[in-house]
Amino acid sequence: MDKNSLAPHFTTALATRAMQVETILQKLLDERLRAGEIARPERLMAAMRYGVLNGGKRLRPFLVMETAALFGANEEAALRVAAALESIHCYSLVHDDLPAMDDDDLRRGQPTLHKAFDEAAAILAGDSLLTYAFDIIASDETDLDAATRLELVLSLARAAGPGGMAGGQALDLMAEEQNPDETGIITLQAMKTGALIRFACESGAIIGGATREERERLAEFGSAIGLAFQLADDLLDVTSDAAHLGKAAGKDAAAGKATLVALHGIHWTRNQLAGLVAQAEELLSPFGDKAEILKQAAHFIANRES
Ligand code: GRG
Repeated sequence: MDKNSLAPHFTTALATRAMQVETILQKLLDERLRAGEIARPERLMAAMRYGVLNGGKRLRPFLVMETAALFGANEEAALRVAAALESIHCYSLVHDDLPAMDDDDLRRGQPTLHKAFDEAAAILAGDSLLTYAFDIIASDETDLDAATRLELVLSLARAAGPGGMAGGQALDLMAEEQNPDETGIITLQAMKTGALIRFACESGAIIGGATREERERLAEFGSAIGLAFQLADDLLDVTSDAAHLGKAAGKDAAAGKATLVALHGIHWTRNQLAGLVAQAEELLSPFGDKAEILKQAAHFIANRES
């Protein structure tokens, strides 16, 4: 499958899911108080909306929705889990852009949150987006039984926390001095970027009441496309520019950062990406035609241009 042959169907499906998730995120980020809350400060809510409702690809929500659809799961519930995950993803971008981390001025083609507001607002909006994600899943408005909601909360906490994304970010910050070897880079990337993508795919199985084997298979699918996602990101950093990316390019090389692209070169990376897509497709084979859109997602991730 070349990337142009998949474009129309996949792009439409991604845009449809993005609209669904944006509608629910808008609703969740209104100023209406929920039970137990005292007040929702207007400026904090505006900063949260700025960090979330700003045109991301919504790839992780898409993966939650489409893996849940494999099992004919409750779509409204899947949408709320998808919104929670996107909320965590957006918090990670807001904090990653801060001067103490990557110090970026541009995100999704617009000034980063700390530039548009200020650093304190960016820290608090990130904190609130992270916390709110667990509120969304745990709430009984998410129409799943309590044990399923608890399982989602736990899996998401593990994916986003010290043994997942936040831990990966910590390793990444140390990487400039410590120059990790190949295994170190793979571990770092599986944590920093892979863990949320793996959760996106596994959560669909949890929501849909899949068997243990199906759940493990989808989690593995998530790991394969998560690694592909990061490889494509590293590749874009050396082959693209800020106008295409909506964020700064060439930063990894300028920082002398250890990536698999820096270690093995562009040709090797493209071969790896093809191998990961094949592995992802193989993992989906028991789901037959129902998984076609997820196969297209794997191709999209490996070949993306932004
Ligand atoms: C601050 C705890 C903490 C974690 C930050 C995810 C992350 C960890 C940092 C982001 C740095 C970065 C650019 C990583 C490369 C992969 C990545 C997550 C890219 C952005 O994700 P996309 O392409 O973005 O899905 P959109 O804007 O489409 O949502």
